[in-house]
Amino acid sequence: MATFPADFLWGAATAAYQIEGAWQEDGKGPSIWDTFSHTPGNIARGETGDVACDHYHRWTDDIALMRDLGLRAYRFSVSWPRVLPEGTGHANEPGLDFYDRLIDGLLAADIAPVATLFHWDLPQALQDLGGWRARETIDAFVAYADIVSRRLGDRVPMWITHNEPSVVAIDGHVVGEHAPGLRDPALGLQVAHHLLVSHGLAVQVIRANAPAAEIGITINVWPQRAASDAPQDAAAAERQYAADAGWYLDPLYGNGYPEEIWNLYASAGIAPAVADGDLETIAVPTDFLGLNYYSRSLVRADPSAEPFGAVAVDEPGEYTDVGWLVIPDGLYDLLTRVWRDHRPQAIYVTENGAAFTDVVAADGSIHDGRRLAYLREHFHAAHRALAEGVPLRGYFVWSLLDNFEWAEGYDKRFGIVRVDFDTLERTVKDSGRWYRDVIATGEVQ
Ligand code: GCO
Repeated sequence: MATFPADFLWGAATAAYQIEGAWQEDGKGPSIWDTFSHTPGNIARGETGDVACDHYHRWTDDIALMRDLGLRAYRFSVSWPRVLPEGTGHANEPGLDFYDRLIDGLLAADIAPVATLFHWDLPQALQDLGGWRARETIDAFVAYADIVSRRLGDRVPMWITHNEPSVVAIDGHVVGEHAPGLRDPALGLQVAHHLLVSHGLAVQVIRANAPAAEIGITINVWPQRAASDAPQDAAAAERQYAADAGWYLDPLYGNGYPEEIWNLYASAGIAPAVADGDLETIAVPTDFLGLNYYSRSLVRADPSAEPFGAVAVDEPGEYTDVGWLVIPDGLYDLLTRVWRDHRPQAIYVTENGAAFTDVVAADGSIHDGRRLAYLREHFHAAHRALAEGVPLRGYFVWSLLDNFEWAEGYDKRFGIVRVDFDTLERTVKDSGRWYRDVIATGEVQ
């Protein structure tokens, strides 16, 4: 049995585009995800976030659900185009009012609001001006952070600037499977750099508006493990880790971009333009690091694999519905390594969870034993890291609700609460009931 500290921040996470719906209500402008999902061929079955979980209208019920689960914190994201339909300029008051009410409702239910400012839904108006390719988008993000933290900073104790900048950069601008659907490696690296600079500047603005709040950023890390003891495999795994995780964590913690990877990009002519002072800006002190963990890769060396000489190899084991290996040890490895390498003030697991196909029993219940086991094993892995001194302060299950899983649409279900997408009815799954007990007792069997 693992016993967590009494003040451990147990929570659940969502993101605006994945749950809110109401895509053009109360003055909201279109985001790049509205445009992308409305473009045929981009999303499985042509699904969109137009309605999603309809959280925009059902937020009071959803807070009641959270209270029933005993959540201590709720991580949500603010939709930038709801607040600033054109991306810049004057705030759309009804948009801000929505978050205002949500936060008051959470506080009344004794649930700490944890606000993420950018979970991928860039205002389309800014994309039309160049999106994250343009340095002006950095200024727009900082102005947006200022508006939101002025309005909500008195009540939000934890702020996350960006969620998973590498997914924005790579999936959105290199692979093109996410909005805005571009395919250009040099652009991806420039976008990543601009996201990081905008983080550094936004932290300073939020700090000024909400001096008592904790402020951080969320990075997704998919750790790499060498497929054998051979030194070439170890080196390949390290290079891949440096490219995926080090590219973000090293500059955030004051070490600049990893040199070996930078040199590879520079010789390919795709290294980003870095202005004077950018690296100092990115390395602004933060109060915590958010880590999203789902799985890890096994890697072997292959000199013919461009550009890092590393290839992922298949590994036997259990896989989730989105094809990710279930490997709780990877979370332990990640937490201990990040702590050893970077010494963040505090760490939160800001996302962890699993997509599995759910079967609704005749009585309406959902016995999602595999999701429950996934969470249990990952909680144990986190506890081992905690017991070794990693300053892990909280854990946000992804996700509170089944929701719009980006390019996969609604068919991949991550929720501890089921959403029937025909009726929008919510049902707590077995994993949710079990999580309620974990939170109530602080104990994981
Ligand atoms: C992520 C996103 C989530 C995803 C989840 C499952 O951070 O990748 O925050 O929006 O839905 O990770 O893929």
